[in-house]
Amino acid sequence: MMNDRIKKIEKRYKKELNALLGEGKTLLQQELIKRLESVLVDCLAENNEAAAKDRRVVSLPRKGNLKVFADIHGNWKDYSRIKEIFLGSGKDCYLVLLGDYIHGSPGYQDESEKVLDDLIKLKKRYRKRVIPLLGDHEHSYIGGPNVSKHGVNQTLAFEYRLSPDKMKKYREFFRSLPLLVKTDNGIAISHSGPVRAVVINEVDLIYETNMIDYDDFADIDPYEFRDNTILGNLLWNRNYNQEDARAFLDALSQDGNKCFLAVYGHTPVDGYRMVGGNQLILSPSCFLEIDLSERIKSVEQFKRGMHIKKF
Ligand SMILES: [Mn+2]
Repeated sequence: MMNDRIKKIEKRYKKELNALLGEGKTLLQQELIKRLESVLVDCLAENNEAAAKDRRVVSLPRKGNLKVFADIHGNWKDYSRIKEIFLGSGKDCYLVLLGDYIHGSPGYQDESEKVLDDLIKLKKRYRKRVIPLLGDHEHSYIGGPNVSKHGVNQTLAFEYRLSPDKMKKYREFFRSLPLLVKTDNGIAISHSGPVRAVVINEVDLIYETNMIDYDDFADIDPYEFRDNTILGNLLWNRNYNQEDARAFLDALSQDGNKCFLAVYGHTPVDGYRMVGGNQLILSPSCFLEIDLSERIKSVEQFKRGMHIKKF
């Protein structure tokens, strides 16, 4: 399928070439233009496919074991246990972290730096099997709006304590993080969501998500960002209505591999919350464990103690 981006480039190319050759082109020139155009379109399509594949959307196969943990927010104790659970699991275990590794909350010591330093190492060591997603708190350093909690601008407060070199290292790591995991057995996992029906509006959602750049969202209206962009929806949306959830899952099914349910973090809930049979919100006191070969079509199939475990 030819997408809008390619069409735009093709149009520009035609305009330039026509301007260059002027009126009264010979048949040979017209034929040449046509052939060059088709070569250009093929090259662009190939290049785009290669560039877009798994850039922001990570696919997981229909085998192995998946563990999903919610927001860590600088809690070193939680992080260490997550790591311990992952390292104690088999070699077919995937670890997906739902984003927001930094910026502590009252009730424990904020060790965001320690968490990040270790997570960067863990990701390097287990490149394919450790999948930390981007959260709104990380995005605030690489092009997203600042985040505040308890009356403090946490984006600025954390950066204030760090050396420029450390910040540079963290920004590099944040830029490398994906937005969405799609499992072969039909589960979509993102920091938040769903992407709203009006935002999807017939675009190729997987392709567009793969092409997202994180820069340049800091200066737009934060409400506009949250409500009307794919990235804003995936990082900030807390409106879990059914029409949007269905549109989101349908759009993610268009590669022929059906998506049945969505899993998010971001919103504080008491343990976990199921919404409408197709959405699950996880909080840090629980984690999700799934056999990737299992057929799961509704969040109501998740059983406490077997899929949803106390953490
Ligand atoms: Mn969040």
